Amino acid sequence: MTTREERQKAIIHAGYNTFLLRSRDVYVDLLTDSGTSAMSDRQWSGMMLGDESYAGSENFYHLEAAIQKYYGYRYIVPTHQGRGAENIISKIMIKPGDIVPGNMYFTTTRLHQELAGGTFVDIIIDEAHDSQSEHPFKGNVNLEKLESLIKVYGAKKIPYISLATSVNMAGGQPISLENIRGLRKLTHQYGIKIIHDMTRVAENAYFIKMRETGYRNKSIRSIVKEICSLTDGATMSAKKDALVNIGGFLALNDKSLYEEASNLVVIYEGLHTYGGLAGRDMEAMAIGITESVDDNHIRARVGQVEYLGNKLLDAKIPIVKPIGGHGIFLDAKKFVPHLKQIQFPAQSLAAEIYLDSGVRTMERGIVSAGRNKDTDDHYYPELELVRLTIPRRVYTQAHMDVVAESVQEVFTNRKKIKGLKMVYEPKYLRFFQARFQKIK
Ligand code: P70
Repeated sequence: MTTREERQKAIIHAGYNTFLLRSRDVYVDLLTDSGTSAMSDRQWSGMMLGDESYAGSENFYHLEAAIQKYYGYRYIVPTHQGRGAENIISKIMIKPGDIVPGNMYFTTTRLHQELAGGTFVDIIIDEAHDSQSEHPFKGNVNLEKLESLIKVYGAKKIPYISLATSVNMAGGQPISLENIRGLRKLTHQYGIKIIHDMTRVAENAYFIKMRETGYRNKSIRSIVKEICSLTDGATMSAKKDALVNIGGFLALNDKSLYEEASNLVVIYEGLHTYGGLAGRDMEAMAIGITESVDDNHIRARVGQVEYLGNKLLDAKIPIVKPIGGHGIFLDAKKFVPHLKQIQFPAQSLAAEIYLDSGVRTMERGIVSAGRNKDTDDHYYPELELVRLTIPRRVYTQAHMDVVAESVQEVFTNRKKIKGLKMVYEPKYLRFFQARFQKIK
């Protein structure tokens, strides 16, 4: 624990960017659920069985078998984390001038698509951009939007659909199986592939089980497998669903694409049987995948997120509805309506919550959205959010109570919150390292 004076110093030193705080100055860390979950006794035991051979490690084959068994993809290339897989798939499949439609952008994913010469186009349903819409599947693709895009550009210009389960930037919102099936049908007609960002697929499966007709009695395991079966390949940041501190992979069903990927991985990550990971990391991932599709685990995990969300809803705090799978997202436009978007309301609110209690959160608004690569203007996203992300198997409900009390305290004093100006802006993924000052 720290005093308010200590936190004041720390946040100024961090340029009002919670990514630049030292973790020792943080009390409850809700920056991200990425790599921050607690590994189980089984995963730690698996770490002791690391086969650290350069090539053909036993642990690679365990990982490959787990991916084939639970996700059903045929070929896999391990990578150090999700963005390593995004880099490889973008380089292989995207040509300059291509269009990559997807159900809302994700920061690293879109950047790799752009660096490969592509342009990302958002085809998520409109409800996803409205924090108050209670649509049960705000991650759904608007199939009409996609079809008109195909008609305008032609299927040849569209290498694949970038399809996320549990749409992060929309607030951890799920896509329905019905929608994925519709998408599969449409893309088959035009010969377009679907590459699945399966970072939080098990959390998405939980919402399908609870909300989609006909799935209440299906296991998370079977729903996950069904989702994957409707896509052609996947990128995975195993630091989320799969419960490891580091790791990821690219999975593909097409052999020739796999051959290209296993060739590229040796340039950027490491040999195709370790991809930047230690053998022990791959073992922990294989075990984490198995644990991640357990019905009881996923119910407890999403249940804890709902616990915090319901507390905030009871206190009339504006959050994204319905409550998502991996965190609670405060609607900064409604929380601090006196700030203009260019005064970085969500960035400022995240700093304010830290100041109040040492709870660390993350901006997911205009800073995260970055600039349009053609015009160089800021994107002004409809959603200006602060994310309170819950690591898996780490915190107790008592921690959630502390968080809820702090957010309420800040809400009570919200009129006093000032805006920020950006004083340092890095070229890529600026939210990680940008620095700000308070507007007087
Ligand atoms: C987060 C993390 C990572 C992520 C993701 C989805 C849906 C790919 C990745 C990349 C970490 C993060 C990343 C960028 C900005 C802020 C935070 N999300 N797809 O906290 O995976 O990090 O392993 O390279 O959520 O949401 P990786």
